[in-house]
Amino acid sequence: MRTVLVTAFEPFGRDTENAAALVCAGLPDQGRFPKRPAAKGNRADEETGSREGEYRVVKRVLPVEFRAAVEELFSAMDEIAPELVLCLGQAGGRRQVTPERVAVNLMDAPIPDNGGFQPVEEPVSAAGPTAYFTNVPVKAVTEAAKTAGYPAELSHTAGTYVCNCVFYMLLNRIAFTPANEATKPLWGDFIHVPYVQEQKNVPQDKPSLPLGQVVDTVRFLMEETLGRMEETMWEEKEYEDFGM
Ligand code: PCA
Repeated sequence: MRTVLVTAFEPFGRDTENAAALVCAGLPDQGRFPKRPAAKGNRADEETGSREGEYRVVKRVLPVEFRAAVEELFSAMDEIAPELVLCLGQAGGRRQVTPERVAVNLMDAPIPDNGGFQPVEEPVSAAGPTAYFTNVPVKAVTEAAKTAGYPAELSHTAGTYVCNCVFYMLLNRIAFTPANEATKPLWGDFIHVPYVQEQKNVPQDKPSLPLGQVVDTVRFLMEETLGRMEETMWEEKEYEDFGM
């Protein structure tokens, strides 16, 4: 059983609802993901006779505050010990569901956060690298979603506001989590979602998608990611078996 931590955010700015929170609430609490056939044969199939894995979803809604959001994300990760963390945020104005590839070490807030903090040209982490890439194979996962007909597009910027900060600190934590036998795999990504049609007070001039379509897209992305994580783990196991 894989555990996925899915986070969303409270409303911010002029919005009275956050699309990400609606999408998070719409995701299943548990489900099954298709195991991708591994290059050298899916040994999980031989052992269990199943081509599917099980997962459960734990959901959290974070405050739109630079520091508090990271603190709450980290305490949820400590408590839940997930294998996959997917942080959802609203990007009003985007037309599609956009998995993020890059988090940058920059806080440059166009508006104050919900606590009144408005950093301008400050690093997220003074000692950290300029940027991190997600360790989810996000291009392949997004391509799979597009091929299956979902409205998804890879994004190369999560902005410079609270979402990017949370994404950066998530990847920073993953980078400093040693990959040894005592540690479970830990993958993390951020997915921005557009406004959804069911949301209150969506600005008339902004694009939006039906909530159900966005939920289905995020669900596909999550399950595809879990499938690929399984495949990677079996490949790593092959190396161990050969004493490498
Ligand atoms: N979107 C904002 C912060 C919270 C949210 O849902 C962002 O993109 O930074």
